[in-house]
Amino acid sequence: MPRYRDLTHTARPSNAPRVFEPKNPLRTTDPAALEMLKIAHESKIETVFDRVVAQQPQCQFGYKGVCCRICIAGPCRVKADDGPASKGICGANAYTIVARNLVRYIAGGAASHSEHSRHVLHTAHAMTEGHAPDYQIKSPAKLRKLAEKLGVSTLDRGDMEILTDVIEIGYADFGRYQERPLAFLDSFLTEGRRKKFKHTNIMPKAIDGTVTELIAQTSMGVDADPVNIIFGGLKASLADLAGEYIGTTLSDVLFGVPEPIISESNLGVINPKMVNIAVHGHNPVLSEMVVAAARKMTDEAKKVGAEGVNIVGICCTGNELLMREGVYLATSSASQEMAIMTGALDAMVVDIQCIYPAVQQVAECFHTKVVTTESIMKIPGSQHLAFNATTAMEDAEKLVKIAIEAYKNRDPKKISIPSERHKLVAGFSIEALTDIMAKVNPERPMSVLTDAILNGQIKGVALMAGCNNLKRLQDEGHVTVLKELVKNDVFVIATGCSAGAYAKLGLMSPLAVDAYAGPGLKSFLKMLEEANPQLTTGLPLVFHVGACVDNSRGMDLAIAMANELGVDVPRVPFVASAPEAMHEKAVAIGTWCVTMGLPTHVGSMPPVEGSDLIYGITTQIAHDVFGGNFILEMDPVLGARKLLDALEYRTWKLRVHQQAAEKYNTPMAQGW
Ligand code: NFS
Ligand code: SF4
Repeated sequence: MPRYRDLTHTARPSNAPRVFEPKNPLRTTDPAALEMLKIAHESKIETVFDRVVAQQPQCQFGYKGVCCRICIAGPCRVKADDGPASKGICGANAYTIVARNLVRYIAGGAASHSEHSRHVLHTAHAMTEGHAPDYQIKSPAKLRKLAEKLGVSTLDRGDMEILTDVIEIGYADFGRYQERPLAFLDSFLTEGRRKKFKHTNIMPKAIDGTVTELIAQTSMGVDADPVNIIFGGLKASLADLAGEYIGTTLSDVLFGVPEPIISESNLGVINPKMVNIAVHGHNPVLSEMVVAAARKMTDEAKKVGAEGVNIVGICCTGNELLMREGVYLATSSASQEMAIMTGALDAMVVDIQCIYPAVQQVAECFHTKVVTTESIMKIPGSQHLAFNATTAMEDAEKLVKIAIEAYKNRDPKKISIPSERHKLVAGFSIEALTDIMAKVNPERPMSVLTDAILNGQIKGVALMAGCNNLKRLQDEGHVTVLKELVKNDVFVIATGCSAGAYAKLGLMSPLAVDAYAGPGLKSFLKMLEEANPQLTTGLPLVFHVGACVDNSRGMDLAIAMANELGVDVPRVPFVASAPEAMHEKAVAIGTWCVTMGLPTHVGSMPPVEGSDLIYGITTQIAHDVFGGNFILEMDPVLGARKLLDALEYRTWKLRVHQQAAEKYNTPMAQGW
């Protein structure tokens, strides 16, 4: 059986169009967004959907990755196959230019994720020092578990004392200069991955240093060796994973470990009778406080004639709040402007990342106040209110007041809220999932999942992640891949705007199980439900594990499965998919998925086609070295098919080796 059932062996994508109907501005499958788009067109409000069309056709040098702008002798483009025009002015080849451009995305992604987790770390630090009185340790259990993994003593020590040591290690992980592996990363890797990263020399020692080194490595006249550059990128992707891991674990410590929770999603959650505040961005440090403030300020909202304050989430800050607080998720990345166009959004409070600067322009057509809160994130025309951990609640109250004031200026004629909203069940931390499975097998909860795979009830696990990319219709990729996978009995977890798509469209509900799950997946979920009568709701078709930083939870699950099966991650029937990847962060995540050993589907072509070597490394050679590889496929049905083949192959091999080990009564072979 081939590596995965790709009979062409080229690892090239199908002929599916790279940009679906480039002249069509109706680029979404979300009914609420479509409804808002009509209003946008009637009122001549420009949106991202118009701008995508305006950008077509996009520059093919950039698309293929062969445009270099790293020094100002450039821009240089690779214009020919040979001769002087086949290189940049300095003589950089296509493979060097493509590799440099690609890994700089990873550096950007790692910098972004770690900026987020650094903020969480600072907040925790301020709290232990007594300077952030509004925060607390919500999950001492998670703290202790984390501390033990990091080798911090917990015996006879108070939570604050333990947290102080954990923070110390977190800070060291950002800035370490000694030759020691990144502690947070090292603490949860499998032995196999640890060895692999040591042998390939990509185990990072610090987050900041790794990102800086990669920028230096790829600056003009430094590294020209494409393979060495890619390895620098892989190292930075592991630094990214570490940053995510710090972000997720410390957010759980401060704000609680998510547990199954019922909520609703899509623009219909905006309530015409209430003061509506959208929290948009990524960081729970701010938004958690806004939620707490809003809950206290009902009376003030009533004074201006509203029934109360309604917080709704957008993008990953929305996911964080949905997971822990059950806050409604209004919408996801590509439809963020639409929330303002309902005319009933009084304020949009933003922190960092994935916030279109365009929200300000749309807000100017309405009464909505856009408020930025971070020193590194301002938008011309928007109000800025510096959010500070020391004065968190006070700042959050000020933000809510801004919305209450803005409510007075609402124009009833401009209000048009789509009725679209769907019930959902979210909140599946790995702890919550483990608890659910422990009801079936208390000694070895993870075996419930791995046994179901080995006995063929389900096909494996898929992590759905990533953004919206309007080269195709919004959410079409997420939905199509999901439907294909669940129909074929794959257990699916989701994060970020992929989870957002499912939430908005009613696919994250128990009702969707009957409609879309294959018989095996259906029986698996029913079995879990029957063992868990304490759950007040059925289990959903797809399990929301959180924001994009919480892709680290996905990796946690893959590692737990590897440990249960007694193999390394590349042997586990576990795949990842980002059908609509857009952000640098998505490139970083995809890269560590591959490095950790997962077949990883991406449905929007990254700029790698300008070099066959780089294309081959990412889609094939990576598999030989790390056990994971990119599957670049723009047709979502085919993308899902390729993932299913990868799962099938892994399960088949696993069974063969397990049976052989049982037959001959030996430990399982490790060298396949
Ligand atoms: Ni992830 Fe989340 Fe969404 Fe993409 Fe942006 S919000 S961090 S990057 S667009 S999934
Ligand atoms: Fe051109 Fe080389 Fe400068 Fe890039 S680094 S812009 S290829 S001269």
